[in-house]
Amino acid sequence: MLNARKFSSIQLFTRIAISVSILIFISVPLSFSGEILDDFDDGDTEGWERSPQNEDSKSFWGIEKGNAFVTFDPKGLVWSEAISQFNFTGEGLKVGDPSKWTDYDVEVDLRHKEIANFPGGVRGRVDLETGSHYVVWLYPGSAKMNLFSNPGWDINTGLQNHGEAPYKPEVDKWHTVKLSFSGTTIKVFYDGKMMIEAKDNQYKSGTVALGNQDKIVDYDNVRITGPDIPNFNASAVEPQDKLTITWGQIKSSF
Ligand SMILES: [Ca+2]
Ligand SMILES: [Ca+2]
Repeated sequence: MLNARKFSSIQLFTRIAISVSILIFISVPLSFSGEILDDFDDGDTEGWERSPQNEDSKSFWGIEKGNAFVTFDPKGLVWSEAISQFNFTGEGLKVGDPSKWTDYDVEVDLRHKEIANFPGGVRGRVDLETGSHYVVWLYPGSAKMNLFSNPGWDINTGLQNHGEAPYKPEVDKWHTVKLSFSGTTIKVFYDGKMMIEAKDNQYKSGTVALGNQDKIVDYDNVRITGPDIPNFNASAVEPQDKLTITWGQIKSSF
């Protein structure tokens, strides 16, 4: 009897140990949260592309004169020709499928070049097929920001206002703008302070984009974090693949 009782105690202990291990195993993936960072310090915009709206206009989107940030310059075009977005497609990068991203934060550093409407803002849950999205749109000339949703690339196809907040615009100073998505809750932060909170269930997933209308603006340090997001640095200067190719070329030259 003593042996049998001892055995069952060991069995019980083993079962508890296995159960605890399974619980740990299950809970680890649930708490996983990754970060994609693009600080553009490698001097390229790989993984980004202009949206179909005004794709061929002369407005400039990209890294200018070796600067390590993204600039939008409408070059004096009227707003309807200048308006443009820079979408993160992740093409060529190991970031999974951005169209499946649901709950995440996207934080971007933004710098105004003048106190005038309309420099643009940050988009999230962007559907790369239809262009539907949420966006925080900044109005430096009116010292306010708005959270909008829109069913397409063109902002005149059904823009809906989900909230408005005042802010103090500044020229030539970097500030952070963040959009946060959790289920049907959408929040807007400016320099870490919550400005707008709204509920909406129209758009459930999609990538991020930098948006503009017709004023020069700079963007830097795009950080996307969340449970669907893998860890990836889009500005790693010498990715492993490039090293392998270079090494192969050196070897074959002997
Ligand atoms: Ca940078
Ligand atoms: Ca890059």
